[in-house]
Amino acid sequence: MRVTVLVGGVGGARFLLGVKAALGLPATGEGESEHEITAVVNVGDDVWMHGVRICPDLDTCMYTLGGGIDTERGWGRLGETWTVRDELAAYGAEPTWFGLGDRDLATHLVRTRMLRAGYALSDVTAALCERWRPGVRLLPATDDRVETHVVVDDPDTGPQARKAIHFQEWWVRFHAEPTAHEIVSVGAEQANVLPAARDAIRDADAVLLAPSNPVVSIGTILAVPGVRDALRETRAKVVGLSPIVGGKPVRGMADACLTAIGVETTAEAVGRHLGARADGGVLDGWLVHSGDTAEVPGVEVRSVPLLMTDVEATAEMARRALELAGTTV
Ligand code: GDP
Ligand code: FO1
Ligand code: CA
Repeated sequence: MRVTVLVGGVGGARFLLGVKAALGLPATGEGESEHEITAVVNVGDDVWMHGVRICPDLDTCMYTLGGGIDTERGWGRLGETWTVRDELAAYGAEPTWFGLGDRDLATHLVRTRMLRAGYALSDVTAALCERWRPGVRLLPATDDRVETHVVVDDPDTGPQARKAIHFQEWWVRFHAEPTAHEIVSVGAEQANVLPAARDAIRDADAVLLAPSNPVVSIGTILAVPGVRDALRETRAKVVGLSPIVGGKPVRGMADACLTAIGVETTAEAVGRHLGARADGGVLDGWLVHSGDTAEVPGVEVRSVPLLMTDVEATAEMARRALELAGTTV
C-alpha cells in the first residue's frame, strides 16, 4: 500500500511514527515492508540565519524518524550542545533569539553547501536521509522558496504601522503573542509543487493530513500551487486528523494562527475550513478526538482517541485514519 501524509514538524513527525508502526515498520529507522510511506513536508518555516539554511519541519521529521531527535523538546538533536550559539551571542551576532545547536549545525552546513552547489532542496533532503534512514520518503512540498511571514503591529512603533516578520521571529522570538493580522506564504504564487510529491499524492492508496498546525503547516503545503490539484485528482480518499482537541491545540500556539485567518479553534471549524473534497476543499474524512463532535458538510466524521501519548496509541490513530480512507492494512 502507498500512503502519503502531509506533515509539519513535531505533530507531523510523531504521527509518522504511528503510521510506520501501523504498517508493520519499526517506528524509528528502516525495515522491510511491502508498504511505502511518503511524507510531503511543509517548508514555510524554513529560514536563512547566520548564513545557513534551516528547515525545521524537514529536520524534525528526519531526526524523529531516524532516532536522533530530542524527544522532550520535540525539535533539534538529542545530546545537543550549544557552544556555537554561545560564541555567536558573545559576538552579538543576531539573531540571538534563535538557537542553533552544535550537532544540528552540521546538518545546516551540509545543506547550505549543497544548495550553494546548485542541488535542489529535495536532493539535499535525500542526501541527509542517507545518514538518518527515516524509513519514510521525506519530500519537501516544493523545491522553491516559500516562507511564512506574519503581519503584526510594528514592534518599534506600535499600532500605527504594520510589518511582516518571518514566522520564526513571531513564533520563537515573540511567542506568537503579537496579534497576527495576516499570515502570508511569501513566494507561494511563483512556486510549483515538487513533481514527486504531486505524484505521491495522485498515486497513493490513502492520503492523510497529519494532526499538524492547520494554518502554518498544512495550510502552507496547500498554498503551494499544484498540491490542491493533486488532492482533487487522486483516486485515494483524503483523511485528516484534528490537531485541536477539546477546543485547544494539544501543543503549541495553533490557536493564534487560526484566529489570524478567522477560524475558530475547534475541530469542527478546522474541518470546515479544510472543507469537503466534493465541494472544492480537500477532505473526504475527518477524525476528531473522542468526546469532540463536528459536522462538516460532505465529509465523513468519526470520533476516536487522538492523543499521541505513545507509538501504539499513535499507530491506532493511523489505523483508524486508514480505515476511514477505505484501506485495510
Ligand atoms: P510544528 O511544525 O512543530 O509546529 O508541528 P506540526 O505543525 O506538525 O504540529 C503541531 C500541531 O500538532 C499542534 O497544533 C498540536 O495541536 C498538534 N498535536 C501535537 N500533539 C498532538 C496529539 O497528541 N494529538 C493531536 N490530535 N494533535 C497533536
Ligand atoms: N524553537 C525555539 O523555540 N527556539 C529555538 O531557538 C529554536 C531553534 C531551532 C533550530 C533548528 C530547528 O530545526 C528548529 C528550531 N526551533 C526552535 C523550533 C522551530 O522554530 C519551531 O518550533 C518550528 O519551526 C515550528 O514548527
Ligand atoms: Ca512547523
